[in-house]
Amino acid sequence: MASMDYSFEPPYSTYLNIQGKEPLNAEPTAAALVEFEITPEDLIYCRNHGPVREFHDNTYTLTVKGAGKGDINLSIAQLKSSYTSHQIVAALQCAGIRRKEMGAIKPVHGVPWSDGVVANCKWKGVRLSDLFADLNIMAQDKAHVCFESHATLCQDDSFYGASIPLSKALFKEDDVLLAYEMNDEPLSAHHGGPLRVIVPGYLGARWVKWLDTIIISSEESQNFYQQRDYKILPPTVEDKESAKPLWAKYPSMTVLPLNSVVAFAEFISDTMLHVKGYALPGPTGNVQAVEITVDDGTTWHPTTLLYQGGKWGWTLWEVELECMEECGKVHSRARDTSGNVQPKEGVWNLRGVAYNGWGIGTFRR
Ligand SMILES: Nc1nc2c(c(=O)[nH]1)N[C@H]1C(S)=C(S)[C@@H](COP(=O)(O)O)O[C@H]1N2
Ligand SMILES: [Mo]
Repeated sequence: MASMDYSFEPPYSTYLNIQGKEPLNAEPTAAALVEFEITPEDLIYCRNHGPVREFHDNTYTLTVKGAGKGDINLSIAQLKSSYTSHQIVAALQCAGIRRKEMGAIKPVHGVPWSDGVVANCKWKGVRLSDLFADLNIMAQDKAHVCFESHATLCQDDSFYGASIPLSKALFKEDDVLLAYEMNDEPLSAHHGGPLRVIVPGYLGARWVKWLDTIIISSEESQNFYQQRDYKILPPTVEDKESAKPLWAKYPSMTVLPLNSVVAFAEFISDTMLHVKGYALPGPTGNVQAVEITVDDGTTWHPTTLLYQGGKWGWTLWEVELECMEECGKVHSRARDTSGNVQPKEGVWNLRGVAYNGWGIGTFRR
């Protein structure tokens, strides 16, 4: 791998807890996150596999390959002027969200993320389906769309890459965007400016930052991060050696599961406990209800949903509950619009991804 230079990185938010500096991996606390419906820039986690770099819109080019017309080069200005812009709210989350909790069951490989690697933001850009319609790309042509960023180097491969099914990209209602704005501001360098992919419902690893190449392809991206990472291996695979021959046999991750997290639980009077958290949509619909229990699941109490960010956004919830205990544990579980319920336990896997056991918080007088 080519050497990586971190000396050009822009300064990062001091509100984040640093997991590592080179590359920059940092997350806020869930308690800070749930104070805002739309996550402010300073509280957005940073997940990198290489250096963060600043680019300028006016020198940046997106190249589309495999559309049957040779390489198509588009400037950011051309993208903006040729296609209608769309703004959506969508929760960006890392597949390793709550990895620390999974790691407590049995050791896992990866950054020991807590519950701060999620950001509910407004994303504005052009629909990939509009660009593809213009280029006459049809679902039957090829099966995958690969996204690549050659603009910066990374740890495990010569560039960062990912792919999604072409059908997902072509389905207008799935809102796959090429975004150049976040929260009504130009997309910052830390979060992939000038251009990144937004894939609502999918793990963050597919939301390629500093996007410079799109390839319509008959096969999935062969990049390390698509093929030998971000996969749910069976629980019997306990170390890197036994994982090696198996990576190719398991599917790349796409959607993340229904989830909920207790951000804090604190007494607001002698008898009243205030509990607040967030919940995240799963593949079968957005969150319809969140319940909590302080007796390990014997009795469940409804919570009030304070906010929901449309089809792809997170849900904020809270409840005030009469509680006489000195101290204890509070769990949360979400239910989606199809009636599916967040499970009590998450299934352990070597990479510690997609953990969604009941949310957990502790309280003490
Ligand atoms: N080019 C590039 N894109 C990337 C990554 C990266 O390291 N390089 N990390 C991915 C992962 S694993 C996640 S979770 C999100 C994190 O986005 P954020 O740093 O804006 O929070 O970006 C994704 N896109
Ligand atoms: Mo991630």
